[in-house]
Amino acid sequence: MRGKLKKLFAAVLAVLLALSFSGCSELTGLDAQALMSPPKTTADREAIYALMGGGVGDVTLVYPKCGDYRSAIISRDLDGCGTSEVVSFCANGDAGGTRLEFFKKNTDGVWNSMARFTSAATQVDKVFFGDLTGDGMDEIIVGWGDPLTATASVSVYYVDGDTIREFSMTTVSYSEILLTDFDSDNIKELFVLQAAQTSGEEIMALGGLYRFDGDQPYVSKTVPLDAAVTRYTSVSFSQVNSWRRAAVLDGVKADGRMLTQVIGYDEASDRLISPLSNEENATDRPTAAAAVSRDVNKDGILEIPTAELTINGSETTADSTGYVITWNTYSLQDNTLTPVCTSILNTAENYNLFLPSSEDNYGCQNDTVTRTATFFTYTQIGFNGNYLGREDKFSIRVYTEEDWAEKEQDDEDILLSSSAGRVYVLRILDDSMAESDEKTLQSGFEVLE
Ligand SMILES: [Ca+2]
Ligand SMILES: [Ca+2]
Ligand SMILES: [Ca+2]
Repeated sequence: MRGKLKKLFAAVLAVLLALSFSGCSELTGLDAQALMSPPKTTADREAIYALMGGGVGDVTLVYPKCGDYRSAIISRDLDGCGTSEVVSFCANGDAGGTRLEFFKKNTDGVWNSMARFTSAATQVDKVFFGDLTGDGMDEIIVGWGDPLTATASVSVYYVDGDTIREFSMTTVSYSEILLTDFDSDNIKELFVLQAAQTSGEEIMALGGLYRFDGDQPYVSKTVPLDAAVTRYTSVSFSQVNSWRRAAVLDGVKADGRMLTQVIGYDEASDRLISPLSNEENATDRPTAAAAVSRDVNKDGILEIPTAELTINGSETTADSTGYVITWNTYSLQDNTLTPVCTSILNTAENYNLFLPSSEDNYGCQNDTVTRTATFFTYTQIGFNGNYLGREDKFSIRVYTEEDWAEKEQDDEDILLSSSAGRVYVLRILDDSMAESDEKTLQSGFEVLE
């Protein structure tokens, strides 16, 4: 019993380690259920372990590093029969590489192998599911990683009766892979992103759209990507405005600056278009303003960040620790960003704060001695650098835990968050501030990870 518990503990620990150390894209749609999704009973688990080990020795589980499915043993109804099959990953013994094996429970309740595949890759980058062929049954997509060569390749498997087969694709390497449906026909495509290679063999920065609706997978469309981007940090196929879904790619350039590219399908020309990839990109932002695209106002539409340094209150010099982040929807057709809301990113004190919606210009004055940021509105900046029509609205002060514990209680202090030894306290300076704006400030405050 103790041995089993130990094993279970080790497995849980491995998942946690895999999570905490992975340099993956931001998680989307991750929940504990999808993360673990282990077979339901201990008996199932033991039967599968035994089959995985082939009756000889221990099994070394291999956990997917990124994506929504992080378990080495994933339960999922692959063939639509109403009960779950199993997708499993383990080290391939002395032969090296990784073994992928599918299991199915027969009507007598006995688990059997459906199919077994091996890869020379020592790592599983990510696993996901989607109907690429249009038959209503999901294919299984596996991204294989190899930390030694820093490459990743993709394999696609499909259910064929009681077995699983692999589409024959010549090895396709990628920087990122995405499940898309650019033409909205409910048949998914596989969008494979290749960032430019800065050393060794020269590789063009390209997005390739693979379709699987014929006898063989084929590259249906390609689109050039920004050659300055060397790595992608966050990618998704999302709603970018009320009428269009597109691939949104946040990437990092060799100099550390970030930018966003948006790739969509243009019906008129039947091509993939990517206006932000090949000209001056308004989303280009400093390394420190490391914001990625996300749905900040929870309306189902992704917002894309643009950033500029805040001007310090007393002088017109830029404050290198404060950024005004504008969150925008995007129109592919006319290549325009439309502001939705604004946040102030304070990299010195490690927080991001969404501002109440307002026609006013917001400024922010940082006092590094008292660790207080004072937020104010103004009408315009005068010749002498003064803010005309300045009205102080609220402040955020950061205390150490000790200082906060010793501080006299004050009704005007609104505790926002306490994290990593920092206590963040809001004060409303404008008595006429609407209660709803005050609520926005409290709910719109986030400590950066
Ligand atoms: Ca299918
Ligand atoms: Ca499609
Ligand atoms: Ca949104």
